[in-house]
Amino acid sequence: MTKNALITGITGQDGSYLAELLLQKGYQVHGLVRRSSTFSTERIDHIYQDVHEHPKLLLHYGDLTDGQALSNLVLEIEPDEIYNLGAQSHVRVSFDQPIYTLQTIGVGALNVLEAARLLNKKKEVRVYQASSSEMYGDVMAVPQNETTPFNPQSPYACAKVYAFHQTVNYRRSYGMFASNGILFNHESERRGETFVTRKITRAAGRIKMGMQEKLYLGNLDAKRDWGYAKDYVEGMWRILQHSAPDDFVLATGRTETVRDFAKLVFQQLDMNYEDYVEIDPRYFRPAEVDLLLGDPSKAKEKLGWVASTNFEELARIMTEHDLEIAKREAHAKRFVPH
Ligand code: NAP
Ligand code: G4F
Repeated sequence: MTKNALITGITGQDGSYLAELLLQKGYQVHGLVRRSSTFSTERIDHIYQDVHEHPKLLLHYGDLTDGQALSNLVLEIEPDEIYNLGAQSHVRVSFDQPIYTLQTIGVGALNVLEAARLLNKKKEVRVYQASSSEMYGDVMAVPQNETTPFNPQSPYACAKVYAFHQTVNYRRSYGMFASNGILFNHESERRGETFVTRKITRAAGRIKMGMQEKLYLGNLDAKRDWGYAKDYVEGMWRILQHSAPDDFVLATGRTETVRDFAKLVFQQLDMNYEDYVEIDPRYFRPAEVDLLLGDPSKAKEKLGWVASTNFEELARIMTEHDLEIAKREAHAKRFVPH
């Protein structure tokens, strides 16, 4: 039997990798896409299929804040699995847009759970909620696992804590298969360019090609547990294939500073980061999460999941990819007629 999945946030980093994975596994994949005046489907253009040719990937306009339309869609397509990845996902931006962040993350998750509850009366649907290590905030223990209390430090993290608890609440109250993946930072060559790792690899490539002089960053001492997004979408899928709904930490079990990442990326391009990186306080946050370090042993034991790409490999993949982009940009620039 072909399985049917709905992905919110399919145009994002994780959504695009998850769509690829589910298509490889033979799923019929549905994706929720926000309408905008320009296309937002760059990350999934390579897997897009014409609607007239019985595609395995179908896109639907919708927004997580529009609960009515979301319920209509879920009742129409009757997914076996829903992956709720949609969010205003930038922590710094959440301080500027706290209410919108709560609407997309908190109300958005509730809208997904309500839609699933309606469908669940007819057939079982499994729900994955994209929870975050940001919820640990000013951490109460090192490393953090599924029993570590949350202590959020941003509007983003507060909204994610709300969504986490609603997911558990729907599991307990209605017996639904609703699970949280508490994912530590995961990056890739598809990472949004304002997140720190991609900001660094994009800038280093451009600096190497003589197209940029400086890179302005905020707090270089923050420590994160960084993995590769492709590994993490496999973990999301495993969470929904487990015999029972539950909550799982996905992490590498290793933490490094932003400075370490910058140092490594510039080194890989035979440069010294200290010659190019400058601090701009505009990138500091009203409250910072100083240290995240995950303990993924439950996921290893119960799901057989491990993060297979290490910090050095991740930096290499992103650096090489972004150097190629910079080379193309430099080449294109040379031929611009004046
Ligand atoms: P991302 O690249 O920023 O993608 C976010 C996705 O959400 C995009 O497809 C975006 O659509 C969509 N979206 C935003 N607002 C929406 C709305 N109101 N209605 C419907 N869709 C909306 O994020 P990501 O890195 O892939 O992360 C995926 C999820 O995991 C997010 O919930 C994030 O908070 C969470 N998470 C991420 C990490 C990480 O390290 N990457 C770690 C833990 C948890 P547009 O393309 O139109 O903007
Ligand atoms: O790359 P970041 O913006 O990611 P952050 O805040 O850790 O959040 C990401 O991971 C979370 C999981 O823990 C997700 F839930 C969330 O959706 C998102 O994907 O910042 C990482 C660190 C921070 O400590 C920040 O202060 O890098 C520091 N930083 C230093 N300079 C910077 C910069 N961050 C950004 N974005 N830009 C800078 O110039």
